[in-house]
This record gives sequence, structure tokens and C-alpha cells, in this order.
Amino acid sequence: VAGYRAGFAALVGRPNVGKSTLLNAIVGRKLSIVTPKPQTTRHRIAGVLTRPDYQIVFVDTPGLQDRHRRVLNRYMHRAAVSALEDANVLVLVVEALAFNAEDDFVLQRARRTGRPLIAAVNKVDRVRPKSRLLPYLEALTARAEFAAVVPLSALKRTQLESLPDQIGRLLPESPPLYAADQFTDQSESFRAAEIIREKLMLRLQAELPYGVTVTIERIAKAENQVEIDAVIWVERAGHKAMVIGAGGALLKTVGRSARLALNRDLGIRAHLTLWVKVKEHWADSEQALAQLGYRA
Ligand SMILES: Nc1nc2c(ncn2[C@@H]2O[C@H](COP(=O)(O)OP(=O)(O)O)[C@@H](O)[C@H]2O)c(=O)[nH]1
Ligand SMILES: [Mg+2]
Repeated sequence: VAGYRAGFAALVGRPNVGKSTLLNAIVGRKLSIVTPKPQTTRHRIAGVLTRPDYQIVFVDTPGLQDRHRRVLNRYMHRAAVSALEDANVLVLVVEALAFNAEDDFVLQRARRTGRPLIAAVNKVDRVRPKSRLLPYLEALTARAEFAAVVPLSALKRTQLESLPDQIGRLLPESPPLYAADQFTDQSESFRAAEIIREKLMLRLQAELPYGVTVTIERIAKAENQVEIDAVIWVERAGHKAMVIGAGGALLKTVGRSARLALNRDLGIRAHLTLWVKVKEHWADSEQALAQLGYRA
């Protein structure tokens, strides 16, 4: 198709600014998991938006940070950096009225790529009165040569229209990269594991959410449902009981809400069996990470 544009737009930013919420809002499906906790996203997640004159492959990334205490954090950093380097356009996601040293770290990193850069100013729903936004936008605009600065709310799904158009015009001429009905590059099994991890992270307290990961051991289509056996991996024997909960209560709640989400977001009627296992200090080991599906 003459004049058609297609390419990759990486969503970059510090943890918790709403990158994953934005990906889901723009593509109109739940592709990337979201919790109020930072460092929820651990992988690159692609979401495809196909329009009559352009196709954008949005790439959600783990938040870019400058400190890496654990091997898992280094993996996440590599995932974010590779998305940044492979993108045609970068979307720096920031929170309205906030811009700190962590945002600046990501901004400088993004600028060094030399790629066109758009600022998405998220969470404008929280700004009161609205007049406070203008000076913030002006200050942000002065920080870099942004191709556009777009205020929006990913959560309330407001002002989402202009961002794709702004990105689309910066993409190279190319035929579409994905079929029009394909929304992501993630497998069903990966998405199921992510959904379970989201429900788990939402319910675990303190540091525990960062020490769990989920693998799918078996996913098999039966009559009119899908049988899924999943393992929740924890770092220490002492964490197992916390994930299971008193009388198995926590695990049961996680299983129930994961099943509902599998149905809503993946269209799967799942029969879900959850196991909890210990892999000592998996988040500090390259080898354990690779075994658990973290492949850079
Ligand atoms: N008020 C408000 N909260 C938002 C908005 N977008 C995301 N959030 C919340 O911010 C938190 C982090 O969101 P998430 O998408 O996981 O951020 P990420 O770490 O950048 O991917 C979650 O609790 C979201 O519900 C928004 O537009 N407005
Ligand atoms: Mg995220």
C-alpha cells in the first residue's frame, strides 16, 4: 500500500508512571499486566494498533532504572534498553506534575538514541485545578526536542486519540508488520502466566511480590475448557506459606481471580491448578531465570 507507515514505538519511563496501562488502553485489550506496585512489568510486551494509514507496534517495557541489585533487575533493564534501541519512535511516559531524577535518567537515555521522542504526560485525571498543567507542560517541552507533548489519562482513557496519530507520522514507510487481527506477539501460555502473576502481586505484601514468578507447566485444550497447570515459584521456603495463605485462602483467591481474568482477557474457560514451589534465590541467578522463562 503506497504511503502506508509501520514500525515500533517503545513506551519508556521510570517505574509506575502508567506505561502498561497506556499500552492496554491504546490497543483496547489487556495485554500487559498492571498493579499499583513498581516493577510489575518484567518483559517486553508488544501490542499492535492497526489503522487505515499506519500500524504501530507499541512495545511496553520494564521501567528503566539506574540501580540493579539483582539479576532479575538486570534482565529487566536489558529488556527495556533493547526495546529502546530497536524502536523507530520513543514515547517517554511521565506523570503529570511530576518530573524527578529518575524521569531525567530515562529522558537522557532516550535522547542518546537519536530517535524521535514524544512525551506522553499521563495521569492528568489527578490534576486539580487543570490550570496547573500548563506550566508543567511548558517546563517539560523545554527539556528536550520533543516531536509532540501529549497530555492524557490512560486509566480514564481520555485524550488517547492524538498520541497514535503523532507516532504514525514519524514511522517509516512500510507495509504492515502484523496481520490486522493480531494484537500481540505473546503466546497464550505466556499471557496466562502473566495474568496469574498479576493476581498474585496484587495480593502479596511488602517485598514478596518481587520474589514470585509463574511458569505454565501444561496447557491443554479439553472438551470445552482449557486445563492449565501453573507453578508459582518463590525464593525461600519461608515464602511458600505466605503465598498459600492460612488454610490455602490466598492461593484460592488468586486462582479464582486469575480464572476470571483468563476468561475475560484471553477468552479461555480455564480449569486452573496452582502449585507453589521453591527455587532458592531464583531472582539472583542467571541460570534460574533462564529456566523460568526469562530469555533476553
Ligand atoms: N490516576 C491514574 N492512575 C493511573 C493512570 N495510568 C496508570 N495509573 C495507575 O498507576 C499504577 C501503575 O500503572 P502501570 O501501568 O503498572 O505503570 P508502569 O509501571 O509504568 O507500567 C497503577 O496503579 C495504575 O492503575 C492514569 O492515567 N491515572
Ligand atoms: Mg508496566
